[in-house]
Formats: sequence, C-alpha cells, structure tokens
Amino acid sequence: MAIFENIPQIKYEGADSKNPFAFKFYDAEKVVMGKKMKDYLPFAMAWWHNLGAAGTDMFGRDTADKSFGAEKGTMEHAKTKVDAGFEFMQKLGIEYFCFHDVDLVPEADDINITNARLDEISDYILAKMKETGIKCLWGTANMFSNPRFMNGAGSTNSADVFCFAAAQIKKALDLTVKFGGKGYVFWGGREGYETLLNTDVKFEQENIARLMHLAVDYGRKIGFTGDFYIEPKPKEPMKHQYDFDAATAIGFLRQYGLDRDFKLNIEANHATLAGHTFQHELRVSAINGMLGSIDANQGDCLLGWDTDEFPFDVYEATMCMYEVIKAGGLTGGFNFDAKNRRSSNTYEEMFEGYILGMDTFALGLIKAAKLIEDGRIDEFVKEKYSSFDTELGKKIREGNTTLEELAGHAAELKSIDTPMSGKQEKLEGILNQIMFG
Ligand code: XUL
Ligand code: CO
Repeated sequence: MAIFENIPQIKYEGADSKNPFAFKFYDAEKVVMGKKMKDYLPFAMAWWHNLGAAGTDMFGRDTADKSFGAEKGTMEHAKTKVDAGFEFMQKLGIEYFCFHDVDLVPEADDINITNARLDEISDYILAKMKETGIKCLWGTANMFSNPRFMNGAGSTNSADVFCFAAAQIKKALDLTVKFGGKGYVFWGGREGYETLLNTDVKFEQENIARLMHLAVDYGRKIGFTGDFYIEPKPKEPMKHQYDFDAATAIGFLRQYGLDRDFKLNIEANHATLAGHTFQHELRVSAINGMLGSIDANQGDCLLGWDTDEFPFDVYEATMCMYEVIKAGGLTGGFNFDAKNRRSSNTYEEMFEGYILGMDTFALGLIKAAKLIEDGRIDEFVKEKYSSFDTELGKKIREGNTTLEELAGHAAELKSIDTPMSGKQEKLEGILNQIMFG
C-alpha cells in the first residue's frame, strides 16, 4: 500500500501551472547547454532529514509524524522508512539518495547488533534499488550524535572511541560499496574544539588525517572507486571546527597527502556560516580541482545557525549553477540536505519542499546558462585582466621577469592612473536583466 497515497506522480507542467504537485521549472528531459536537466542536476534525497527529521527543536518535541505506520526505533520502522523513501523518490523522479549508517536502522548499544541490522536493511534497500533504478550518491557514518563522540571521532582523546569511529567508517564504506555509491563523506561535526585550554590541535588534526588514510586504504581495498569528500563547516555543533571552509579543508588535504582521493562536498548553509557566499566556496573548490558534490540547502542570515532550509533563492542557485557549468558539471550530485520547517508538518509539505528545491535549481540552471550564453560577464572579466596579455604582462604570467625589471618599468611610467574600473553596478544590472528580462 502506498504511504503517500494522496500525492500523485510529480510532473513538469510549466511556469503557469498552479498545481502544487507539479514542477514549474524542472523539466528532467529538457536540454540546457548540451545536457539534459536531470544530468546537470543529479538530485538526491537525504535520508536523515526527509525520513527522520520530525520538527524537534531545542524547545519542543516532534510536530510531524514520520512513523510511516510503524513503531519508531524498530526494524519494522526502518523498513517502512525504506518504503516511504523509495515511493517518495519515485514520485519526484529523484534518482539518488544519501545516508548515514544510523539513519537506516536504530542504533544498539552493541555495535555487532547495529551491524547485523545494517546487513538486513541494506539487503532490503538493495532490492528496492534494483526494482526502481534508484542509486546511491554517497554514504557516511554518523560520528557526532552518540555520546561516545563528545570529544570528537578522529579528534577524540580516547583510543577506544577512535576504534569505534574506525568500525563505523568500515561498515559505512561496506554499505556504500554494496549500494554502488559514488562518494563517501566526512562531515566533522565534532572534529573541533570549545577551548584551546584543553586541546592539542596538532595531535587532533594528525589523528583525523590518520583516520582518513585508513578509510582510503580500506575503501580502495574493497573496490570503492569513487571520491571521498570532506564537507566543510565552520561551527555548530563545535565552537571551532577544523574543516572550517573550502580553503581550510583543501590545505588540510594537501598537507596530509589526501588530495588525490578527496574532493569537497559544499553545503550552501555551511558556506554562509563561514562568512562566505555559496558561490565563493564553489569557486575555491573548483579552481583547486576539488569540487565534488553539493549539499543543496539555504540558511537564514537573520538566524545565523544551520537552518537547512529548502533552497528558494534563485540568485544563489543561479550563481551556484554558473560555477557548476563552468566546472564542467559535478562528478557527485545535489543532495537536499534540507528539512521542512517545524510548522510544515504534513506529508504534502515533504513533497512541496522538494518541488521548491528542484524548481529553484532548475531555474538556476536556466538562468546560469543564459548568463554564460549572453557572454557579457565573461567578456568583462577577460577584459579586466587584459593588461596581462601585453608583452610585459605575459612575462609576469610566465615567470620570466625580475623585480628589478618590473621596478624599471614602473620608473619609466613615473606614475599611473587607477586600473580599469570594476563595473560592479553595471554587471549586477546585467544579472538582473538575465534574471527577469
Ligand atoms: C550537518 C550536515 C550533515 C552532513 C552529513 O550540518 O550537513 O548532515 O551533510 O553528515
Ligand atoms: Co550536509
């Protein structure tokens, strides 16, 4: 029996449709810049939010019913979540999912029991994957919720806890490989500190790197050919998290020789928590060859924490897709690490959240393609640096000059005017014209 029996198959109806259960902009088969929309936008469902999050916040308990007809905390519930998840993805035409180990089954005190439950549920999931063609984008281990990780996982002060982290990663990698997942994520929720009075930063960072190396060695041994990802986030839950932002994570990966196996999973709301735009984080990743995957969501600058809202800001999605197109697409995908607001507590709203997010990114793709095809922004940027196309400019770019030679050139010029103007307002006007023209 269907769980979402009142929800129809969600189809593309176009921008004039008033049907809440239809896409206005996401037209999976439509070709944009030489590729189908669905190939530019491999969307994924986040198991934890969509099938788990029920509106609990610091001040109140669940508002939504995510029991899907079974008692929570049982294997029967784990199975009804699978049923709900696959029905949900099929109805929206979502081809991927992402999971943590403990999203799939209730965690037991004894890790052997948890692992046996994971074996059972993963067989059930695998059968559904075969039946529907739905795939796994990435897997991960939750190394932040259980009290044993209170001082971190890789960064813990306890060698025994380090072993539990290793055990969870091993199992989550086994599952990722079983599902044919494209990636494996490390989000270091507890890898950080509250105060330096009790923290050996160097030791903790080295241990995190050791754990990642062990994960890579094991993953490659069992046939995982995909990318490992770090998902940067500056804070929350910790005051200071080591994977602060893209630049910090890239530096870490290079320092510890992990950059060949790892890329980044960039989350919009984490970017803004780090004081950056989403686009900035994508650009930094892309120019370093590290743009792997995206956690598609949106924060709220008036709140200042990780609100994980469904993305509706079309400017932000446009600039995201501008970076993605320029980077030649993603090897990963777009995981909606997003949840309904506490007061959006019906099944209908689970669908409305995804329809909003998918339409926002479809619009972003359409507008970004238009911006690139229009060409004025790219032309301007090229022009802005054109003085480096001169003979002297080339010498600088190619490293064929000396400080004395450049100083000599400056002395000949005696003085110069300001360089070419930045034209920010004109460019913002072009962006608005593309958005609304
Ligand atoms: C937390 C977050 C996580 C990761 C996976 O802010 O984004 O859900 O995506 O652990
Ligand atoms: Co995330």
